[in-house]
Amino acid sequence: MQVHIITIFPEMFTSVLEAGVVGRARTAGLADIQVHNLRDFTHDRHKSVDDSPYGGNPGMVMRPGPLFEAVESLSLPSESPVILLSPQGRTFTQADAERLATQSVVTLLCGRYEGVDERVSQKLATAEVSIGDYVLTGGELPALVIVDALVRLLPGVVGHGEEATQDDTFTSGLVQHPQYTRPADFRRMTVPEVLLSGDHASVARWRRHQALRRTLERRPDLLERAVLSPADLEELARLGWKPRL
Ligand code: JA5
Repeated sequence: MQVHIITIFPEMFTSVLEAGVVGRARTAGLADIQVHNLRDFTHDRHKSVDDSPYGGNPGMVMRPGPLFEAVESLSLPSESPVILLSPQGRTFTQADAERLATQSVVTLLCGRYEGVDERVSQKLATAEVSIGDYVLTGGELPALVIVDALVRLLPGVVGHGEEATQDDTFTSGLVQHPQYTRPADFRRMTVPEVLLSGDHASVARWRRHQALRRTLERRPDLLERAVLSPADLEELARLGWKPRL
């Protein structure tokens, strides 16, 4: 998969994209992530990417010209997604990550200043996406979040086959069960007995019970859409959960 990122702060990406799973995916040739400096697509002496808003107001708006020229320079395949990171966008979900991970090329446009000229969202971007309801100074960190969510889904990136990514909270629809490692007794805080038993069926039942309990406690909203077995529903009923239909 190829990912293009268009930004006025290319230096924000360097270290993050070299570290960990994403860094390894890049060196292994599984992800080709290219960061483009928006100022390379300006034509004036000051390399200006912003201007004052029509209609007045303090602050600046990102000019359409450099963004259009930057995207056009990429010669993208037809229908290739061009995503504008913006607080006005739809919230990015795991389902979006799974859909995007099937694309051969994805382009991410990072906004800055008080916003981006509307013609970018109307005619250049194919989607406008936010990562959550908080204010940031630009789209760079959201772009990195999306890259991370995408790259880990690419075949061969996360080890042990599909298992690791199939176990994720938002894939299974439940919050994960608690995890423990050695020592079995750490400062008198002990690991649940069942995990030391070697009884794999009991371990699996315990983990499912914990996942259901924690999801009900922390993210009851997830239960409405989770895939639940009759045994799960029985368990949840015991915990006092009532499905809304
Ligand atoms: C702020 C000028 O996903 C949350 C986001 C916040 C934010 C984004 S995306 N872009 C900008 C921006 O601020 O361009």
